[in-house]
Amino acid sequence: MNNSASNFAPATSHDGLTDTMPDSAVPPTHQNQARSSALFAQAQNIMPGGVNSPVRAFGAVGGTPRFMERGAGAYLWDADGNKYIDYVGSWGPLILGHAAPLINDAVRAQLERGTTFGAPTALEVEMARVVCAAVPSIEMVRMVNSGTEAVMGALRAARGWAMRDNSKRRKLIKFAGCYHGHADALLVQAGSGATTLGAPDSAGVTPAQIADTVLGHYNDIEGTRDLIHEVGAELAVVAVEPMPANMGLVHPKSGFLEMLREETERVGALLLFDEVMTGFRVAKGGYQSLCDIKPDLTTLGKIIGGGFPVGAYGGRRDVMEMVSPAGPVYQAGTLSGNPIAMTAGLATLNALDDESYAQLEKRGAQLEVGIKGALKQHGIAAQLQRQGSMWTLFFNANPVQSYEQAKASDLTMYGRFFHAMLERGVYLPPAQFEAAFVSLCHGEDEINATIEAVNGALGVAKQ
Ligand code: KE4
Repeated sequence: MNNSASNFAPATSHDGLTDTMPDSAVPPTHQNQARSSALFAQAQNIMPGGVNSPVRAFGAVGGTPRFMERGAGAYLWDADGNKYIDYVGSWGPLILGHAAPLINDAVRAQLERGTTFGAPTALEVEMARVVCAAVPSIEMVRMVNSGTEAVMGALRAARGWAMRDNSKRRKLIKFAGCYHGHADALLVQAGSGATTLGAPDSAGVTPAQIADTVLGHYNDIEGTRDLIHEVGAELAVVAVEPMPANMGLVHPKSGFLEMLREETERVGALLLFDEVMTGFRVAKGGYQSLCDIKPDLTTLGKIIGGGFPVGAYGGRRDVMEMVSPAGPVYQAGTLSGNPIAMTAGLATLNALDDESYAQLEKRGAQLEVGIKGALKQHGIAAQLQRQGSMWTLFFNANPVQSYEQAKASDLTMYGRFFHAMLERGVYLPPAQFEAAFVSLCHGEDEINATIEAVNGALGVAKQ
């Protein structure tokens, strides 16, 4: 398939909104935020923090969150008509860009056949087949409606399996700075918004709910080896983002993931790769296909829903057969595997081939070279850490290999850079502890325009 940006960038003629806002009418300024400000004031009265997910509130970077009204290809338009090159991509799902015609056309057709039946459908079987074919460690898979639900289900399945013959084997090891959604047991030194808000542990989570959660330190090879053996026979599962992106993007040190695999096997515990963000993003087989490590369980989300609510967990057959109604681990969901999310997800996954990932790598590399050139020109010591189309720019003089090092980055400078880019028409993640995403709609023009904006923004950020 020819994955040129034009293949996925929607024609601006059919999305309806264009009639009222042709590109030529979009004002060039990006400082006008009157309507976003009015909406935010209204929202804050009736929605906690004025948003439906904390990181969107610009808490980490200050200022008024832009209320978005339209997306098309690599672009977003806000309520004041400002146009942005978008690198949030709804936090990962939109690998084909906004309003991708092939997704919209497939969903439109499905809408005519019905949105949800609360009964099994062939679409779910096809999604399971595609996921199992793409991710060899997944022998069976269960669809749910968010990444959080996927991790909840995977954790319960893991404990159900581990405790089947030893009720003491119930401990979970997670790593500080890794985010696995907002389930109680996982909100311990979580990353992403939890870190951004400076509240790694959440109010409302009782000590009992995290009593079996043990905290490790990502990339601490010997310390983690010791921890796994310390917990030993009580350890049910180690959960990890194989390449964390919720403390910003951090690469695993050589040997870290291999140690997790070896030591969990040695003590009889399971290894869960949380690939909600990296699944189908960094490769069709996820990060596990790049590092060639086979976890026992994997969680997925985002891309497999093509922009609709989705999550999935899967892995070893003997573990997944613990899940109801096949086994005693209960988990359910009204809209799990619904035809709309399955249709959008399948349209997305079927469009992703080797050429797609080659293009994402090419564009990501172009962006990396351009940003590093701009940093050099400005004499700014910062780290651009990237994997394919996922990247984070840390304002940190040293490579970031741990949560502690990520937190030592210059967050104030990131905030200045973020706003300077926003004013230049580029929408980055409004927090240092996140990853940015390139889509298949980010072409030569978008990358070059971004690098130009970076040159201007760094001049502002370093003051
Ligand atoms: P959701 O419940 O938000 O669909 O997925 C939770 C989740 C689980 N695991 C990983 C590795 C994740 O990155 C996420 C969610 N990612 C965040 C972005 N850092 C979602 C954005 C948000 O919270 O608004």
